[in-house]
Amino acid sequence: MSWAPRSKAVDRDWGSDETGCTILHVDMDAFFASLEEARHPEYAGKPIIVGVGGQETHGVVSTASYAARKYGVHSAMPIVKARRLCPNGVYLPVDHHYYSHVSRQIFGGIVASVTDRIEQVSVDEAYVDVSGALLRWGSPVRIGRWIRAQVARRFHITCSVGIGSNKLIAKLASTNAKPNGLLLVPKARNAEFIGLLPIAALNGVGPATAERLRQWGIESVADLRALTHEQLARAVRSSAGADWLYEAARGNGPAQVTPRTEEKSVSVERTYPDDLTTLEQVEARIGAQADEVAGTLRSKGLVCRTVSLKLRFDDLRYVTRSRTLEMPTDQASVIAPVARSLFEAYTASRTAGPEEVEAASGSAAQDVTGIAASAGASSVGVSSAGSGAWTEGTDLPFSVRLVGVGVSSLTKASDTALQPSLFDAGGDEDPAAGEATSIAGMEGRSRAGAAERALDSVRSKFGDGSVRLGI
Ligand code: TTP
Ligand code: MG
Repeated sequence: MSWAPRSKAVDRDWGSDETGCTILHVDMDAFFASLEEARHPEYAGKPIIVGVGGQETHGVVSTASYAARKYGVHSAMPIVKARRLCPNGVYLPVDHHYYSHVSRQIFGGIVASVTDRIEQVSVDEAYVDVSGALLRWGSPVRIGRWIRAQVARRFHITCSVGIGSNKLIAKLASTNAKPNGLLLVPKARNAEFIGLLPIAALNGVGPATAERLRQWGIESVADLRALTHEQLARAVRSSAGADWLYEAARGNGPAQVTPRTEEKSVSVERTYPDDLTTLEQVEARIGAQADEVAGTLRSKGLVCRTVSLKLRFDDLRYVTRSRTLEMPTDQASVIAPVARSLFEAYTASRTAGPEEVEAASGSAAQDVTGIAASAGASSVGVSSAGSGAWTEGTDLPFSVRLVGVGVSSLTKASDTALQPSLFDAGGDEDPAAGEATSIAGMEGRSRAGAAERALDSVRSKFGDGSVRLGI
């Protein structure tokens, strides 16, 4: 479920001027739960909770139907807590295969029949640039209505569509139109619309920044406009973050929709003959594999938005964890720390409480990527709170047999706009994500990128094993 706070005040008629509003954000409502309801008519209207990792004690809520949300149940909540809040709910396991199958038909079938300018950002949401389809379809609103009707007719679920002149506005429009709505924000009203939202609605303003801004009396996005660039930089502790926030507060954002490449993911998996039993052993393997993955990305001219980690244990059970980055990358110096923080968060969760390990035989591993709602959120809601609890020389409470580092949500580097964000520029919302991407901000990252490209040329001359990255 979308985490951005919703505001009743903005879910209203903003007028019908569609000029320049060629970006649609299409997002299914309570996707997993809606699909379960669609195939189980006997559950219609009941609170439905779909969860991973065991239904009884160890599970986490993937999503809850809107009927269940009324009880306070939401994504990433332990199932145990959900059961307390909503004892009469229908609790179901995740069926990634089914959800991905429908997702492909929605975005690759219905939406693709309008245009091929589709940037799918997770299993149930995509940005669509309809500028090239207007001659045939007439208007963006008409397209949005048609997509919603088709999804409802063919799959018996609802979706929400936001229409605006850029991706920031389109996404906020769909979020605030939920559930089962369509919201057009005319270009001339961008600033007014976004100004009514609370600051936490802006992607990148997490709890720490929001709290700092609140202390200065800043509650709404409109309040942010009173701050100078310098003050914004102090609030978010980064100049690139301030640039982004300055523009966002005025309703300006990126409008480039980047279709995915054919290639869906790149990953390196290794089974180790001697089980890995210490933190450094696993983290060293993660570093080496991230280096390989990043090298493959660069050689193919691709960048990724999602990093995932797969672990198999000595009892052959496995877990996967993934995280979506704020900004695409092809660098091991970004990928490795994210994968390591996923590992540390998992380790901390195993130490803190009962483990949540998926069934041995399933192939759900591939489907969790791309689900994470935003930077800092793991796809199954494991936070990085435990990061840092594990230090050098630490014996792990389990033995690791296989380590896999993978990346997905791939786009071509050549047509991906590199947009600075608070996380990437060293914001402090998520220590793990910050660590991953804050190599002295933008400048540092480009230096790291140059170093890794230099490695590529050494390797192409002297062989893959000739140099290793010291990350
Ligand atoms: P979302 O689109 O974020 O949520 P949603 O479709 O359930 O609800 P909304 O109406 O607010 O859009 O995520 C899509 C699916 O991804 C969701 O149905 C389940 C999965 N998911 C997780 O597995 N874990 C999570 O923490 C989140 C946020 C989503
Ligand atoms: Mg959704």
